[in-house]
Formats: sequence, C-alpha cells, structure tokens
Amino acid sequence: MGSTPGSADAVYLDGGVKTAAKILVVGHFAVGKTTFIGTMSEIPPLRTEERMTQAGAQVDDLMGVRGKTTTTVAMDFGRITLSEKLVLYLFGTPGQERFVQVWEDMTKGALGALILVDPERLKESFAVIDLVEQYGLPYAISVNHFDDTAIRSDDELREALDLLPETPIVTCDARDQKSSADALIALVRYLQTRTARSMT
Ligand SMILES: Nc1nc2c(ncn2[C@@H]2O[C@H](COP(=O)(O)OP(=O)(O)OP(=O)(O)O)[C@@H](O)[C@H]2O)c(=O)[nH]1
Ligand SMILES: [Mg+2]
Repeated sequence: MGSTPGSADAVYLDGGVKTAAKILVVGHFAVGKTTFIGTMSEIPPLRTEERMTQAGAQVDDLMGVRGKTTTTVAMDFGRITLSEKLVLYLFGTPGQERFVQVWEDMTKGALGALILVDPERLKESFAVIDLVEQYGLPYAISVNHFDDTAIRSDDELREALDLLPETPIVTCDARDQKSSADALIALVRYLQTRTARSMT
C-alpha cells in the first residue's frame, strides 16, 4: 500500500506510478461508501456530507440505519496507491435514484465498480447492481458487515443477487483498512483477468 494516510508524502504521487485507474465505490443508502473511502484514502478524502433532516426521512429509508445524521449529497473522492505502479482514484457515488445524473458523469472513464452490500438489506442492492450493469461496468461485490449481521454464504448471496459465477464476492468492514484493501484488490484482480482474457 502507499504512504501513511494524512502524512505529507502521501499527498504527492510516487514518481514510479505508471497506471491510474478510476474505480467507483457504490451501494445503496447508508451502506458504508463514505466510511470505506475515508478508511482507504491516503489523501484527506473529499466529502459532500449534509445533515439529514426530517424532510429527508420521506425520501431516504432510515429503516435498519442507526445513528446516522449525515448523508452524501454528491460524491466522495479518495486516492490509494495500491502498488509501486498502480494508483486507484476512488469515487463514491450515491445509489439513490435521484442521483442518476451523477452516475452519468461518474461512470465516464471508470474501469470498474466495487458494490458495497449490506447482507441484512439485500433487496436494496438490486437497483444499484442494475445501474452498474446498465453502464457496462465490471464489478465485485463487497459484503459490508455491520455489527450483529448474519453471515451469508457466497452461494446464498450469488443466488439472492443473481450474480454471475465469476463475479467476485468478498467481505469487509468499511472501518477496517486491511479488509477494505482486500476488497479493492479482489476487484482489481478481477479487472486484470478480464483484460487478459480479452487480449487472447
Ligand atoms: N458496524 C459497521 N458500521 C459501519 C460500517 N460501515 C459503515 N458503518 C456505519 O454505517 C453508517 C453509514 O455509513 P456511511 O459511510 O455514511 O454510508 P454511506 O453509504 O456513505 O451513506 P450515504 O452516503 O448516506 O448513502 C455510519 O454510521 C458508519 O459508521 C461497517 O463496516 N461496520
Ligand atoms: Mg456517503
């Protein structure tokens, strides 16, 4: 991984970095996108958080969401140097339907998407998975485990979310750097195998 998040040398890219990839971190409301990018970014992440008001409760379903007071109104942005040669630019994109215009812009030039999924709210992921597929972006599923959530097997998740056999499924805690990095690495490996396959 790159330099320590927040350190002065983390702000500038290492001269050896040859490849930059734009990756989307997506998922339904309150699944942990902002937390994930905050955990992974080696630069201070750009956030567009606003306080949620009672009026918004009509729009964003707060069922099963505890202690959340803010929501992302446009995007999250962060950067992670994954190896000496590869840097990822992470764009967190809200999953709610009213952000479709944001998706138009965000998907441009993106190589793939990490879709965060809450195993207790699987149905809420359908629309986001559909959108990612609509834009033709390859993706990996990262099951973001909240406290006390049931563990579901990969087969169960694959069937419930109607995933292809090749779509990677990983588990992470968006607050934890190691497991979140593993999720990104799984996505990047998947993208690399697809590229290698298309070249043969
Ligand atoms: N236990 C647990 N809590 C998490 C995890 N990821 C996020 N949270 C908490 O869940 C809440 C929502 O996280 P956010 O990162 O704001 O989610 P989001 O997807 O950016 O939300 P929106 O932008 O509003 O759609 C916060 O209170 C986080 O602290 C996780 O992996 N485990
Ligand atoms: Mg957010």
